[in-house]
Amino acid sequence: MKNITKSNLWPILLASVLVWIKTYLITRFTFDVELENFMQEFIYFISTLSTSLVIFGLALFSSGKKRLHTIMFITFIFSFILTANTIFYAFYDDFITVPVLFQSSNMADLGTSIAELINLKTFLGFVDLVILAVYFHFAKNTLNLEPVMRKIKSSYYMSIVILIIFNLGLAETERPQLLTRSFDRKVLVKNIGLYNFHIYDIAIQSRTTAQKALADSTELVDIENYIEANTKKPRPEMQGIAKGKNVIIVSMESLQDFTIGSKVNGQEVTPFLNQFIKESYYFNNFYHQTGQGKTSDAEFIIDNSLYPLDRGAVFFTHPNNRYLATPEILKQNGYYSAVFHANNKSFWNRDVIYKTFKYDRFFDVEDYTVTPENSISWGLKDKEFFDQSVDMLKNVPQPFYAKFLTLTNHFPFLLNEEDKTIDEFNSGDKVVDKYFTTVRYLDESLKQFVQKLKDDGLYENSIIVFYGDHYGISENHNAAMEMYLGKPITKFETVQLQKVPFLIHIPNQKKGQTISTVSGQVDIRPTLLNLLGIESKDLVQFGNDLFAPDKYPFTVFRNGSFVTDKYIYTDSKCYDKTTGIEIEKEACGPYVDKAKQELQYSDKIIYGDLLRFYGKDK
Ligand code: GP9
Ligand code: MN
Repeated sequence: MKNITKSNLWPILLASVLVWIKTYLITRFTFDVELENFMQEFIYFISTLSTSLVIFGLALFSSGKKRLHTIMFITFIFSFILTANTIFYAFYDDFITVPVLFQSSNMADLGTSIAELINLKTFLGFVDLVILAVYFHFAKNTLNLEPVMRKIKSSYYMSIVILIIFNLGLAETERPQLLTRSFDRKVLVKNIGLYNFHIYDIAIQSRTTAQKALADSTELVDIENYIEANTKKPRPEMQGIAKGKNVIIVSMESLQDFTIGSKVNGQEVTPFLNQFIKESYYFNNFYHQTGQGKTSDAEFIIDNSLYPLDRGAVFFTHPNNRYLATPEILKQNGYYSAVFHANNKSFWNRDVIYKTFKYDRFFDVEDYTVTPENSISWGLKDKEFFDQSVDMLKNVPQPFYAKFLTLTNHFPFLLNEEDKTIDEFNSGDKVVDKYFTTVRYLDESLKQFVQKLKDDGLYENSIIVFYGDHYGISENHNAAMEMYLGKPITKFETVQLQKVPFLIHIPNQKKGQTISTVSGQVDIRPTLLNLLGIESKDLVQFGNDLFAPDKYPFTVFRNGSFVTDKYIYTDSKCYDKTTGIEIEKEACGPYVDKAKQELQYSDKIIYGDLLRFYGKDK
C-alpha cells in the first residue's frame, strides 16, 4: 500500500476515485433514483467508476506537471457537469440532455431562478477539485509523474473494458433492453450512471443530426406525391358528422381483439365492449403497427399517421422534430387538447414530445391522488383513473381532444382479489391465465367511464374512440394461447393475433356497424379528421379514412409484414388469407415493395426531420 502513492498511476487513480465517490454521494442524495434492492444499489454505486477511469486515463498520455493540469482540468469538467445537473434537476426533476441545451426557452426559465437554486451545497460538486489542488500543491515534488509505459496503458484500459462489460451485464439483467427501450431517463441514469448517460445521449443525438443534415426538401415532394396518389375520397355522408364535437380517445392497454366476444369458464371477458360495439362503428380487421416504443408508438401513429421507427421509440429518439400532430391541427380549429395518464410524466419522454405535438395540458401522476389502496402494479387502477380524470376533464375548455392512457391491463396483469370478477384461465401459464381477469377489469372501467361521462354531461357532445395499443400476450406464450384458442399458432395466426379493437362511437348512436376493411392505427387520424369535417387532404400522412368507399385493403406492420384482403405476408412468406396456406411468393410480390416503400418514406420523414419543409417545399 505504501507503494501505491509512489506509482505514476497514483494521481490518476486518486482523482478517479474522488470523482466516483463524490458523484455517487451527491447524486444519491439529490436525484430521486429509486433503488429497490441491493443489486440496484450496487449497479448504481459502480456505474460511475468506469467513466471516471476512462476519462482520467487521458492523463496517462502526458507526464510531469502537464499530467497534473490534465487531471485538474478533467476534474473541473466532471464537477461542472455534476453541478449543472443538480441545479437543473432541482428545477425540472430531470437530467440535462443535448436537445435541452438548445431549448432556449427552457434555459430562460431556469435563468430567472438559477440564483435561488444555487446554495452552499452546490459547491460540494467541486469539493474534489479543492482537495486535489491543495494536495498537488503540497505534494508536487514527491509525486511520481514519469511517462507511463505502453504495456501499462493497455492493461489499464483492458481492465476498464472488463469493468464496463460487467456493469452493463448487471444492468441488462436488472433492466432488460435498457439501451434499446430506454424511456425513462431516471432508469437510464440509475443503471449506467450520470456521465455514461450523457455519452449515450450525445451518441443518439449525433446519429439524428447526421441524417437530418443530409436531408432536403425534394425528398418531401416525392413522399407527398406518393401520398396524394394513394389518398381516397371520403364518404360524403360521413364527412363532418362530428363537426365541433369533443374527441375522447382511449388507449386500451395491451388489449387484443381476440378477447372481444370471448369467454372464460362461460363468463364473458368483455361484456361492456361487446355491448358498446353494437352501438358503435367497430373495425374487426384492425391491426396495431407498433414497434419497440409500444404504447408510445401507438400514440405516435395515432397523432401523426406516420409509422413509428424500426428501432427504438420515436418518442425518445426524435422528440424535437417538426411534426404536425393532431393537437396542432385541431388547435387551428379552436380545439383544446389534453392527455390523461397517471404515470411519471417523463416515461416514454412524454413530457417533451407532448409539447412538440402541441398538447395544451398533460395530466400526469402528479395530478392524481395515488395511494397504495387505489393502485396496483404499474400504478393507479383504471377505475380510479377514469373517475379522477373525468372530474378534471369537466374543467377542460371545449371543444377538446382528450386522450386517456389506461394502465391496469399491463404485463404482468396483476389484480387485487376483490377486483377479480371472472375466473382466471387454466392453462398453467400465469401470464395468459391472469390476462383475462385484467382485461375484464379494463372492460368494467370503460363501462364506468362512459357512464360517468353521461352523468357529468360530457357524453352528449363528444365522440368516443377506443383503440388497443399493442399485443398483450407475446409469442412466448403460444402454448397457453393454443389451449385457449383451440388451434395451433402458426406464423399466419401470429399476424392475425396482432388485431386490436378499434371503435368509434357517435353520441346517441343506437345502431352500430361492424366494418371489416383491413385497417391499422395509421388510419385513425385521417378517419377522425374527416368525421370532424377538417380538411386533411394535403397532410403528410400514410393512413386512409376508414369510411372511404374505396379504401385500399392494405395494412403494413412495423417489421414489414402486411395484411391485404387476400394475403398475409410475414417472415418472407406469402399466405392465402382465407385458407392460411402458404402460397408462391409472387402473389404478395407487388405489395412487398409497396410495404417497404411506405416504411422507408416514413422513416425518411423522421430521420430527416422532413416536415420542417412542409408547406415550404412547393
Ligand atoms: C406506461 C405505459 C405502458 O406509461 O405507457 O407502457 P408500455 O410498456 O405498454 O409501452
Ligand atoms: Mn402499452
